[in-house]
Amino acid sequence: MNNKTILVTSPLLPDLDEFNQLLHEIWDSKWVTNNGTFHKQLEQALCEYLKVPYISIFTNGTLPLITALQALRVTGEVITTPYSFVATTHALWWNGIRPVFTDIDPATGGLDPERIEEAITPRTTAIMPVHVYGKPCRTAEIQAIADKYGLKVIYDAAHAFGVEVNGESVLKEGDLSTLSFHATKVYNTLEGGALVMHDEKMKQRIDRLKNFGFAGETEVVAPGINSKMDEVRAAYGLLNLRQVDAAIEARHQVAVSYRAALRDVEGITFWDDMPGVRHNYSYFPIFIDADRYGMTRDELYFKMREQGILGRRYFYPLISEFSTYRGLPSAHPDNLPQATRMANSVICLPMHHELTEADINRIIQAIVK
Ligand code: T4K
Repeated sequence: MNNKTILVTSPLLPDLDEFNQLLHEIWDSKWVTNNGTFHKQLEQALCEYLKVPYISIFTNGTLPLITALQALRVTGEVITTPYSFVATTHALWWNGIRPVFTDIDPATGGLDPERIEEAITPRTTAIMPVHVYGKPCRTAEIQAIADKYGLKVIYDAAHAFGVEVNGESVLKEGDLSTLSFHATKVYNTLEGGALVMHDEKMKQRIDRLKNFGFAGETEVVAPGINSKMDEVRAAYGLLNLRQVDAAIEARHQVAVSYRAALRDVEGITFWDDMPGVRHNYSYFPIFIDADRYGMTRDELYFKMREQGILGRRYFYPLISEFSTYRGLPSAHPDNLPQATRMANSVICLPMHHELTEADINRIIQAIVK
């Protein structure tokens, strides 16, 4: 039996020789960070690839969230989802904003628009939903509520690189959208991230905020931070952009195989592609109904681990269950029944561009009894 460990993901790496050539260029130029040539080229290339008008690249995917809240001067309370990576809520806390958790829609995994209005108070200034697993939220309904109450919308689109709805980038929704280019993402720059905005003025504001608030050599116009991407990772990112479509297609084929094999397994559910959506197959979550499947989620998770198959329980526990946030009134499980159910039943199966047919068969055999 092949006992090779199968990890939940594997980073998309550029060709080392090509990367080396670009490193030589950086070494020759001696310009290694602060809006260098590759930084500019990557922003341009990403705008084209993602079909968005303006982008500002960052050193990771958490600082764009923190900076977006600064850029839009968000204060008070923000309505957000507990079903995400903890960085989503941390970004609010770092801005002195109180997170208000609301429940999710089990059809998308994102905020349920029908639960948002009841959470709005006079202190609410924004909504921060997440396109979890790259599945688009119900954006039109969320925007309608935001417009009605005069709220900002910041999408944590860390998982939604390249996702389109009816040919339009999902990153154009809301006031701002953030991306993560972490090694575990569909598209990576080792560590990295970005903010997508609608206009040049906002790009200028965000470019300044990520560079200490500098507007020219001797002027500081805002209390900025340092969250710039360096030239080495920008060059890496340019190379990875050339192969990201092939990687997404390889992931698509993995999803096709999983769906075919798991569709009739009693007690296992998963999502199919949404009509009109270009998915990126960043994750492949399955949900286990213990009564029907005959085993709990954790029993299956640990059984897979024993066989060297390292899926992950993204996103368990809910952010609202961490001791840091548990005390908030909105964190009570009674307020979050769908999110609680999903967090307690999910396993993200291994999903990346290098999974072989043998790997996929091993994973399927571990699940199909
Ligand atoms: N918003 C959302 C919705 C997010 O999901 C995230 C990050 C953020 C914001 C913040 O973005 P960043 O600031 O991170 O750019 C991972 C990632 O570290 C994190 O980026 C990601 N979300 C989260 C969902 O997953 P861990 O703690 O699960 O990572 P780790 O180190 O256990 O890696 C997972 C697996 O990936 C490993 O078992 C093997 C594989 N791997 C990982 C790394 C780092 C590799 O094969 N090579 C590698 O270099 O958090």
